[in-house]
Formats: sequence, C-alpha cells, structure tokens
Amino acid sequence: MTNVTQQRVLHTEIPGPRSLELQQRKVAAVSAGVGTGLPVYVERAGGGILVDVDGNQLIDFGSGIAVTTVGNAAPRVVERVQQQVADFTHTCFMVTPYEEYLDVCDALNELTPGDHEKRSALFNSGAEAVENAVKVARHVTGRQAVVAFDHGYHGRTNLTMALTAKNMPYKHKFGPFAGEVYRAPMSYPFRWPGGPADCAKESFDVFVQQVHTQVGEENLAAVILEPIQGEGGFIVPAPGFVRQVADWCREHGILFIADEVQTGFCRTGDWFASEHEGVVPDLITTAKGMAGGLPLAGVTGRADIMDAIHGGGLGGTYGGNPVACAAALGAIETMRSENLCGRAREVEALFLPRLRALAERFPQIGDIRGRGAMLAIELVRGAGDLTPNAELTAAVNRECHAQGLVTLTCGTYGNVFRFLPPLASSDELLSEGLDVFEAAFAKAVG
Ligand code: PLZ
Repeated sequence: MTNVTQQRVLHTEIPGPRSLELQQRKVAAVSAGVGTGLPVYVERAGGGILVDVDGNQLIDFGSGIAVTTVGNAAPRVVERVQQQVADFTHTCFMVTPYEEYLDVCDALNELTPGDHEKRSALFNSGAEAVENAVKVARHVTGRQAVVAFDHGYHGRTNLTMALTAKNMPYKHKFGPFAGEVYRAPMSYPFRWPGGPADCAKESFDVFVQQVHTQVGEENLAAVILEPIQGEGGFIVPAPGFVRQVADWCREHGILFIADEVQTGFCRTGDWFASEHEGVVPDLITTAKGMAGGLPLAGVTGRADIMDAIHGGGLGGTYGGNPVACAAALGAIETMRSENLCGRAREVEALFLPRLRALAERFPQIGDIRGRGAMLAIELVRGAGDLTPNAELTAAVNRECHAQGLVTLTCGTYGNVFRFLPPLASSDELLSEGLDVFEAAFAKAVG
C-alpha cells in the first residue's frame, strides 16, 4: 500500500512541468475526444490525497467522479486485489465460475433496499449495468418504452446516450440513438416555475400527465431515475417525488429502475439513496463506489424478474472479473467496518454550515443541495436573477485546481459546483479543502 501523508503540498505551479510534458504527449497520443478536467498526472494516491508526477499533493474533492468512496488505494481493497491477482486473473464467469462473484452478488442482494428475494448480475461499467437493466425490463414486461428524465445521466453507450438528457458533450453528432426512449420533466425544486413548494405539489402530476399522453402506461417497460441526479446537477427531487413515481409504476406494471451508480454505496449517508425516499426499486444499477476504483457494475432486482431471463441472455467476457470482485469485497468490508454511511453524514454536517455561510456572503450561490458526501451549490448571476452562472463556476474550479484542490463541476447548464470527497478523508483535510475552496470562490468573484 502506498503511504501517502494526508496533507496538501505544493512544490510547483499546478500543473507542474512534468505534468505539462505529459500533457503534450497526451495530445500526440490520445484522441482529442477524451478530455482531462485537470491535466495533473497522478503517480500515487492514498486516502483523500493525489500525488502528482511533480511531487505535489492535491486534496481530492472528486473521488474520480464518486468512485474512491473508501479512499484511494484503500488498504483492504489493495490487499484483496493483490491476493486475487496472484491467485488468478480471469476465467470468465460464464465459462468456469468462482466464488468471489457470488460473494459480491450476496452483498448486493443483502445491502440494496427491500428484504424480498433478489438476484444480481455483474458487468463492467455503469452504462453497461443500465443497458442490462433495460434489457431485463423489456424482456420481462414484453413492453418497449422507457422513460428517463430531464437532466438525467445514464452513460455514453448507444442506449444510455439516448437515456442521457444533455447533448454537449455526451450526444452531439453521435446519433441516431436507440428508439423507444422518452423524456419526462424532472422534479427540480430550484428551477420549478412556481418555486420549490409548487414543485412538490405539481411535479408528480406533470410527470403522470406527460407520460400518460405521450407514451401510454401499457407501452411502458420501465422508468429509470437517479434518486439524486448526478451529472445533471446534483438535483434532489422534491420530497415524495421518487416514492410517488415508484408507486405509480407498480400500479401500472411498469418496472421502476433506480440508477444508483453515483448515489450508491454510502455516498449519500445511506447504503442507497432510495432508502431515504422509502422506495424499494424493482431493479437497481450500481457501479463506481462499489469496487473502490476497479471497474465493476451490477444489476440487482426482484428474483422473479431477474430469473425470467433465458440462460445465457445476460453476460459479457469480463463482467464480474475476479480482481474487480475482490476489490468490491474489500471496499464493502471497509464501508461496513468503518461505518462509512455514518461518515458521509458527518461530512454533510461539516460542509453544510460552511456552504451556508458562504452563501450569506455571495448571492451568486443560488442553491445548496445534496445529501451525505454528495453535495453541491448551484451558481446564478445574483439575488433574484437565477440565470445560470457557468463562467463563475468554471472560474472557481480553475482557481481550486491552481491551489491543489481537485474539484468537479456538473449540471445541464454547467453551473453546479459539486463536492464528492472520499469518505476516508479526515475532518482536517476536508476543512483545509473547504478553506481553499472558499478563498478560490472569493477570488473568482473578484
Ligand atoms: N449512471 C447515474 O453517474 C457515470 C460519467 C462521467 P459509467 N457518471 C460519470 C463521464 O463524463 O463519462 C454514471 C452515472 C449514473 C450511469 C453512469 C455511467 O457509468 O461507469 O461511466 O459507464
């Protein structure tokens, strides 16, 4: 295990000279289509710190987009992976299976919401999990239509591009997209025409009305929803919305798919964000935080649904690779023994007062939202002018990067600044990161 001191240390400008050299090689070797938000090349990492090739130590407020929840190179993940990679690297579960795959499925079946009988299947990425959840839903219901939401993000493969709402950069000129995908308005309290209170009253009715008239319940295989939307802007739906949608689906024989790829595995202060909503999804997709940095994804669902697929209907060469499964077992063990769900709530308690204090000073902070260690602020022009302020968001982000804080933005309008720290980060490290962020914000406002 790499022993990385949990401190920010800056030796050079960010990015440093060695990173700049590597970035030149990147331009020559890597497709321009693959972007890099902060071209600092990482050499080592541990806990909540990334060490770059110039010896700088950066505080990580992004977890590689909500992946290293247990911390980077977490001890139990490293141990299990090292053991597994030495034992065997691959057989293909569809050819000659192994126990680690079963252990991960048992954990998924146990930890996901609901105590009904469940089955799981493993894949490589969040997008692949979503594709498979939709395949299962269509097969089982004998219906084709799928409804996703405004601001939703579900991946970059053909079907998941169709499910994803935002054109740039995800979909632009990459069509034609998969058919029978429909979009419904999202319960977005901050931008609901009449404000948050009207959103709670109206958003479910608008959803039902639109899906009823434009799709028809009996054509609908599934509704897919992120219980807190991730890439679309950390949008927390109005209280009760997720539950109402899930109940309505049940009434009409439509499967409710919770995409918990970003929200799952302690990130929001519960094992899954659906729990907070009191919702038991028919199918749930997982990835990211589950395997502490190795590529692994899952679809978990009611046993009757998951077992209705013909043998051989689900799979893939690498799905549930033994090394990725070992990593997941190490990550899940860490989450349990270190009570990382509780830790996510502590992170929320540490961040929120400081974000609120900052919002008192700066009217450009229009909204503060999220749960656990999945928090965000939405930036606007000023008090009473909710025009998205993508320029300020980008400026704050640049300034954080220059000061050695790895931060991420998101949102349909590019005006949401999000916080996704590893849950292994100490209070001291998080507080220092917040100091850097606050100073960066003040400087960017000017
Ligand atoms: N569903 C809810 O958040 C991935 C994507 C970043 P993959 N989000 C980060 C980018 O620009 O590609 C995501 C998600 C939700 C599905 C996915 C897709 O997961 O593992 O990236 O395929």
